[in-house]
Amino acid sequence: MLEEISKIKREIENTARNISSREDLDAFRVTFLARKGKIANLFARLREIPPEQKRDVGQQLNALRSFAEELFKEREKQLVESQKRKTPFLDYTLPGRELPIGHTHIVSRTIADIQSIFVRMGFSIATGPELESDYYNFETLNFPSDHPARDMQDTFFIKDDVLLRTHTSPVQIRLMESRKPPIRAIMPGRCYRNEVISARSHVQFHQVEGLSVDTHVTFTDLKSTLVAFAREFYGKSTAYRFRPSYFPFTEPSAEMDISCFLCHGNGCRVCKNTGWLEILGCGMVDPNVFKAVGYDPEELTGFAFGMGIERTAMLRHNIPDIRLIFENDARMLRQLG
Ligand code: 2NM
Repeated sequence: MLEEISKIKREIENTARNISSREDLDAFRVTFLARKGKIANLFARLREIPPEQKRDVGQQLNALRSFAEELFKEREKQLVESQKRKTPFLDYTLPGRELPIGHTHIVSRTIADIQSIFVRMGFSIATGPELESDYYNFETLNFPSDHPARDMQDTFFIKDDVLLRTHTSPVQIRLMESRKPPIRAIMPGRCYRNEVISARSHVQFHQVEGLSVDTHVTFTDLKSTLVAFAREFYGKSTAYRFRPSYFPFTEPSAEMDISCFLCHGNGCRVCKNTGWLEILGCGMVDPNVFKAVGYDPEELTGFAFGMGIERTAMLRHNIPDIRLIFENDARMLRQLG
């Protein structure tokens, strides 16, 4: 009987070692621990044992049963643990992982911000071709025939009378040719100039130009419209000034400055210690431009303005080099998108 007990003990050890599934564990229980299992059988045979040995054999049988029960519990625990590791814990209530989505380019965003302000003031949006003729890009805009901008050096010519527009003003000409006043519209778009590429200038850039034409448009209308824009775009407390300037297509012409929003007029690197930032050019539409599109300059007046988008974005976001805007480094797009 004692021999039998140690034989079953070894069997228990071996069987337990090979348990690798629920089925194995169950088989182990049925073989050894169940009501008709091997250990129960041994207990049943206790009756045959002579009374003087019963105590000793009984103790050994109890120890065997505890041994099997302990092993069963231990293997069961290990099995549960390893199954946990195989099935990753999933919390279905967690919010989904954010997918990387595209960004609006800083040029597009700046244009959109400017547009939204003018649209709220009643301006519509017009666009036109980037390939233009000398007539629409220069002639109708009162550029004299010897103006330096007309030179091959400054403008990209595709062929004889096809050039890349140097400003979006030709869109205004096309609009005036095709519509009767009153006109209130802005023209966003890409322009090209044959410049040496540097931190401040590039061969491609964007403009938003604007035009308002009616029978009694005044310089005061120009000022109030542009001041309203600047306060909305750059902040309510923005101070401003208009300086006299010159453009072929406007008379009188002016440039608009705002108080430097970086140093609040105290002087810094960006405003070159002047306390002022130039943000746009503007003026009253020259009578010669009206004549070129068939409008009567005795009957109509208008104001026009234009601003560079890259310059605006560089000021607003403290971008030190215009080339950063066109390189499309993903880090730049993420930061400013
Ligand atoms: C500027 C500044 C001042 C302008 C004028 C015209 C037109 F077609 F009406 F004559 N278009 N754009 C204009 C006026 C543009 O950009 C700095």
